[in-house]
Amino acid sequence: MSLQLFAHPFSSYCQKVLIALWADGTPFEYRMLDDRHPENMEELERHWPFRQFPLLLDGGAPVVETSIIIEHLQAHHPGPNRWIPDGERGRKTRFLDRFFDLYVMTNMTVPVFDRLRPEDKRDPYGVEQAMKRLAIAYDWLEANLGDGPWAVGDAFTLADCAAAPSLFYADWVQEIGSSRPRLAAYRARLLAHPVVARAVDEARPYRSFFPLGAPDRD
Ligand SMILES: N[C@@H](CCC(=O)N[C@@H](CS)C(=O)NCC(=O)O)C(=O)O
Repeated sequence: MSLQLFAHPFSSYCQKVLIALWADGTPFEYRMLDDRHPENMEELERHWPFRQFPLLLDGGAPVVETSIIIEHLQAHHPGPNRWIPDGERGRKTRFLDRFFDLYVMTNMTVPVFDRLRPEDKRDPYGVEQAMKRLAIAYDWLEANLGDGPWAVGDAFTLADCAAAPSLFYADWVQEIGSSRPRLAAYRARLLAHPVVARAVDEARPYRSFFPLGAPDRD
């Protein structure tokens, strides 16, 4: 069964799935979502009218939502990584996956997308609230992350796939800073992981598109 991933290298949610595919060495066709391949976005929209990505086609059947895509890969195209462990560790993995998507990624994207709005449609109060919530998420992680090396102990899981792109970009929006050494060290460990480093490198040519201006680091 052939796998196709509709994705763009600069997209944080696409990186989440690319990290899992690359870490498992799972072969797939990369369906690039850019101006040079309008047919890819057209096909994605036929499968998923929300036009959100990534989208996985497995033998022609669409799979959407990054956590579900990774769960699908584990079930139908297993590799060396166990993305969602069994039992209590699995529940913690799912919880942290939700945490990184809903409390880090979501709040990180508010100021980014606000900047893309016409000036008279911007929402400074919404941005302020999202920045506050992002700081609360950082503080929660600083207090509750284990000693690692990964989100749920020694194994690299779904939670780390979600953590890597969300913390990568969130730190650009609001620095984690030296007052949160445990979280800063976790982000650094993630960026040093070979498949995360690959995701960061493949996205590097697109940094000029970051609406808030990409910092000169990472
Ligand atoms: N909950 C979705 C979020 C996907 C998502 O928001 N993707 C972004 C790209 S990083 C997107 O499609 N943005 C375009 C849009 O929302 O119109 C998932 O986990 O797959």
